[in-house]
Amino acid sequence: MRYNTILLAFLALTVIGCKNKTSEKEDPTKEQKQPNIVMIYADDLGYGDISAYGATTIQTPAIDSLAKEGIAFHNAYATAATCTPSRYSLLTGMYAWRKKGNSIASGDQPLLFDTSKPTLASVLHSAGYKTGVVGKWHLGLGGPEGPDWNGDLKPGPLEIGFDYSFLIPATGDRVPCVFVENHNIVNLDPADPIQVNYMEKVGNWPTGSENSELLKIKPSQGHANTIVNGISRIGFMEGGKEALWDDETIAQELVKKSIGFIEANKKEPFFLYLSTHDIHVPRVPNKMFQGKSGMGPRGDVILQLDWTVNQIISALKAQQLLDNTLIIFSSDNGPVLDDGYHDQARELVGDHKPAGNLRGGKYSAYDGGSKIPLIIRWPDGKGKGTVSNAMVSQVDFFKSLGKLAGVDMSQYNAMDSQDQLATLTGEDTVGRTSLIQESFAGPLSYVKGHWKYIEPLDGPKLVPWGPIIETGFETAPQLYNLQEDPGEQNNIAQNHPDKVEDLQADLMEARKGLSFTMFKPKVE
Ligand code: NG6
Ligand code: CA
Repeated sequence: MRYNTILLAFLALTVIGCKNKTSEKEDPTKEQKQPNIVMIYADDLGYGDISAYGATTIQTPAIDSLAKEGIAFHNAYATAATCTPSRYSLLTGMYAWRKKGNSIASGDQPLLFDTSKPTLASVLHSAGYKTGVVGKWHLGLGGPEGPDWNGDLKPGPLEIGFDYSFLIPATGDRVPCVFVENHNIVNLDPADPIQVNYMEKVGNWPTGSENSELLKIKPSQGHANTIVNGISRIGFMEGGKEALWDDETIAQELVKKSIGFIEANKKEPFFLYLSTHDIHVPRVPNKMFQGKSGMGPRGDVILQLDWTVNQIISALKAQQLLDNTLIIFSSDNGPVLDDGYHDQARELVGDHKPAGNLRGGKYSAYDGGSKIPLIIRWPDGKGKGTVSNAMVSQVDFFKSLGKLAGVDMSQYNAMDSQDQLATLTGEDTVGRTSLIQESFAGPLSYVKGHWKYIEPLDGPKLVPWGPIIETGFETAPQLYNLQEDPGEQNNIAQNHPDKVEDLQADLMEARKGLSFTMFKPKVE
C-alpha cells in the first residue's frame, strides 16, 4: 500500500515534470539563457556606404535602426581587404594568411577548412545552437578533387559545424550560377548535368568574349566567360538550366531561406550567418529598387541590402524573438566602384564617399580596404544608440561569441582570436591593442594603438586589374598616425624610426613560424 502511494506520487511528479518541460519548450517567448545570434554579413560594403556612418546621398533606415538600438563601432576591421580571407578568419578565429592558398578563392576551390578543426559554427553547435548559413560562401566546397557539382557537395559547411546551408557557392560573378542547399544543387535535373571549368571553355553556351551582343551588362575587366542571364561571369559552365538562379531575386531568395531557418529553429537558440550577395558585382537590383537610389545599380543594391535587414528584423519581431536575439551587421571588406562590370558605379557616385574619410578601398592595404561598419544590437538594449571607438577585429567573434554562448573557450587555440565580449557589449571602450590587416596580394599592415605600419613592397600603386584603387604598396616603410591622420595622407616613417622598428618587430613576431612566404617584403 505504502509502496503504491509512493509509486503514484512519483508518477504524478514525473508527468507534471514532463508537462512543464514541454510547455517550457513550446513557449518561444520564454527567456533563453543563450541569445540567438543573427549575423548579417554584407559584401563589399564600405565604411561610408550607409547613412548610420555618415552617408547623406543614400538612406539606409533599417541598418540605421540597428545603430539607434545598438552600438555602432567606428574602429572595427575585417581581417582582410577581400572576401575569402575575411570570412575564413571570421569562422576560424585565425588570420587567413597563416595558411597557404587563402586568397580570393576560385569558384571550383576545394573546401578551405580543415574539418577536424573548430569553427564558430561548430563551437556554437556544441553549445546547443542550431546553426545555419545562408548566402555567399566563397570558401570552397568538396575534397581535394574539388566540388562534385552533380553529386554530393561535401565536405562543406555541414562538415564544419553548420546544421543547414543554402549557398551561393562562390560569388555572384563566378559560375556555377546555382544555389546549393545542404549537399546538393537546388533544382538540378539529373538529365541535364552541370559542367564547370575554370581553365577552359566547356560546352556550347555563349561567352562574353565571343557573344558580346547577348550581354545586358558589359564587363569592364575579366568576367568574359559563360553568359548566364545576359551577364558574363568568371569561369565556364554548361548544363543545369533548371537550377540557374535569377539575379533579380537573389536577395528575396536569401531572405526567404533565412526566415525559414529562423522559424524552424525558434524554439532553440540559433545562429544564422546571413551572408548577402549585395553589394557585390554583378549588381542586379530587384525591380523594387531599380533606379531608386539615383546612384545607379550600386546605390540600388545598397537599398536592397537595407531591405534585407528590414525583412530579417521584421521576421524576428513577428516571431517574438527580437528580445532574445543578438544582431550583428558588418561587411567583409571595403568598397569598390567598378569591380569588373560597366554598371555606372563610378559615373553616378556623385558626392557619395563609399569609404568615408578613409584612403583606398577593397583590395587595399590602406584602411579603406578592411575598416568596415560594424553594428551590434543587443537584445537587452546594452549600449543603445552609442558609438564605440574601441578597436575591434572580426577575428575575435570566434572567442567572444563562443563565450557568450557559454562555451569554455580556453580549450581552443585559435591564437589570433581574443575574447573581446566586453568590447562588443560596449563595456570595454579600448578593445584590442593591435591588429593585422591583409591586402589583396598578401602584404600586411599592422595597427597598434593609433599607429599604423604598412610593410614595404615593390608592387603596383593601383590594383592591377582595373578598379581605380590605391593598393597602398610603397617600396619604403609607411607609418601613419591614425588619430591625427585617419586618411593616411602623411607618411611619417622617417620622423619616427623607433616606432617603425617597434611595429616591424611585432609583425615579424606575429609571422614567426610560417613555413612559406606569400611575398617578399622589402625590408630596408
Ligand atoms: C576579382 C574580380 C572581382 C571580384 C573579386 C572577388 C575580376 C577582374 N575581378 O578577381 O570582380 O569577383 O575577385 O571579390 O575578375 S570578393 O569580394 O569576393 O573578394
Ligand atoms: Ca567582398
